[in-house]
Amino acid sequence: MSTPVLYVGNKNYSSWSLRPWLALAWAGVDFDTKVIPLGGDHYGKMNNPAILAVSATGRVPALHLPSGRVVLESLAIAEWAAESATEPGILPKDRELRAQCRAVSAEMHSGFGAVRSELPMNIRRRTEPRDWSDLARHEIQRLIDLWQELLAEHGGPFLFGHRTIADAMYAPVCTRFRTYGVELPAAASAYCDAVFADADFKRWERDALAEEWAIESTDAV
Ligand SMILES: N[C@@H](CCC(=O)N[C@@H](CS)C(=O)NCC(=O)O)C(=O)O
Repeated sequence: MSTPVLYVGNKNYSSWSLRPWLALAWAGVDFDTKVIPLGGDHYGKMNNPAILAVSATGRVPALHLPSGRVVLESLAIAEWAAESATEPGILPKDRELRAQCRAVSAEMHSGFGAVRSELPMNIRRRTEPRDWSDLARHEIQRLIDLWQELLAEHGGPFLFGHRTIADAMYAPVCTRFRTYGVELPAAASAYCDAVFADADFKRWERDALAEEWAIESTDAV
């Protein structure tokens, strides 16, 4: 193998897969993508043999490097992409902004559990707005505040002006807000529109819309 291979889940549903895929694409890394359909009896149990064959945790994404090393965890893969990036890069050049970008990326990686469970990524789906739990509402507000602060500070259209790993981490949240009809203030809405207009995002979305696999438990949320 001379090109890194990113193993991902269904593009319609796998938010953790979309994140490093965008980071690699934005970084200008040459890589191949292999989709492993999630769902069925193994779903959520981390015992899918097709995933275990490429990922010791039973989870995707998994990046297989030409050396034979395997990098797991979406954020670590996004960091690897940032270190491999061609100009202009996907981390801010300024040291403090880089730290800020890593902090908000880590916040997404470790947090927003209620949004992740109550509003699972489902790119092709559209629902009417509904009532969320208090915790989900609190997290939605934190997401909006965080985005709006960064957009005001850096001038948009992306969180740090240009595309960074933070946008890769938050892109699935934009799709969730669109799927579940979450009303957004103008700046947050414009941010999501910038993500949706991105050529690489559109490539992923096109594949997601063309997929025929369904995960009924997610479709019913
Ligand atoms: N912390 C991991 C989370 C990865 C994860 O939970 N992936 C889900 C798909 S989005 C998975 O592989 N699930 C396996 C399954 O349901 O069988 C990361 O950031 O990469």
